[in-house]
Amino acid sequence: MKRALTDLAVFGGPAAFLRPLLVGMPTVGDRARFLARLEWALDNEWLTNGGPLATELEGRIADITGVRYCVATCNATAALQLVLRASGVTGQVIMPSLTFAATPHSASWIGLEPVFCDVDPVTGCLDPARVAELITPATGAIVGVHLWGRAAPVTELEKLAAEHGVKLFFDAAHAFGCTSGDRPIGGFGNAEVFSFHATKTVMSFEGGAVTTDDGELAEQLVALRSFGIDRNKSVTAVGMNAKMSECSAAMGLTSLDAFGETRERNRENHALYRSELSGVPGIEVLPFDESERNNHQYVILLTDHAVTGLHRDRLQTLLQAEKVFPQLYFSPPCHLMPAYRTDPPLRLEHTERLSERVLALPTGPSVSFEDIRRVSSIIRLAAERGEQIDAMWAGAVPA
Ligand code: T4K
Repeated sequence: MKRALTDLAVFGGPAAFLRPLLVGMPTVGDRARFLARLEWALDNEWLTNGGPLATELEGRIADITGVRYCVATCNATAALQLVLRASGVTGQVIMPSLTFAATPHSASWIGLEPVFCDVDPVTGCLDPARVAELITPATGAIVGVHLWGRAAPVTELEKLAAEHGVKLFFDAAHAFGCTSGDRPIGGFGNAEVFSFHATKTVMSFEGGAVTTDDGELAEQLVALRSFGIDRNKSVTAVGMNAKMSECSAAMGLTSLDAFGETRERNRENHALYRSELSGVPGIEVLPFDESERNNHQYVILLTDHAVTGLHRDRLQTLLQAEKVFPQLYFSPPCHLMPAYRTDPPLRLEHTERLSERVLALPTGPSVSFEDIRRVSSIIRLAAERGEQIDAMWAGAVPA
């Protein structure tokens, strides 16, 4: 008899009664404070175009990241485009493929060519030796990604960029409040870009920001995010509309107020996942580099099919049947997405290996320790009985 996949929901009682556990549930902070800020903005009758709340948020982000300038935007994807455009980058942009599609899209969308580079097999961040091999006269910039909040090799990349006279930016969408050593992410390269999307540790519904010490770049960004209107009210460049609204800024400030607590809670969640799943063959909760500060926004599980006998995708389906919804951050890697796939396909060994193994697990303040023990017990059981489950699957799901 064929069995439905939901029949596999046996670990926590009938799945129908379980609260869904998602990756990226919003961290709002003090809702009353958010609403008070919103009321204030409404009373103030200034709702966007560089309003006081957005300006306050920019100031606080600049302080936290230790930079001179912060330019808030409507999201990180637009911020990446603005930075590349404002810096006059042309030609090719070297970047990892193990990232969200927004990273290459931001280059492609403004007519630049993303060149995908392999990553370090342990950190998942750009491998500087591979970057060096890809630099040619056509290279306009390098974009590193602080994947899962772990710092990209900033020093090596800064050295490479300086040697070859190319610009260097960082996609820090995952890395607000993180450090490289004891230096805050935000001040590396020519500029860095944060995301404050609803799913991020600090969120503003939609939102982003560029941080930089380059005053000229900051001024250009301010103009370009607002139709290219410069400080003399003259349209001196072809800009876009990428401003942050006061509603988003009110949310961002409130979420930022709660950031200390959010990070601590995420750190505890991560530690609990690690201890609950330690010693399970073929399963690893990615540790964080103790010499860095992380926001622990992503709990990354790496599975080894060869050891567990259970494919990552089946583990994901099994968890879904238990109302646990992991995310594939990031699988497939960008170079294998239909939008970027070449024929024959580019091969990036370490990127593909990590991408096949990754599952991001639910975390955040609304995920309880009890939830984490339940999720971990499902994973442990599934990993220990991987081959059995695989065999059962063959009978459950038509090929
Ligand atoms: N660079 C990198 C490395 C990035 O990861 C991202 C974005 C960017 C650049 C660009 O940043 P933005 O332009 O967005 O500022 C989500 C986010 O939309 C995206 O911002 C984020 N990275 C990416 C990693 O995750 P999806 O396609 O996975 O979103 P979705 O709708 O499937 O939701 C993800 C999870 O969050 C689900 O478990 C549901 C949950 N969720 C989502 C929303 C919107 C909630 O619980 N509540 C919500 O309100 O992209």
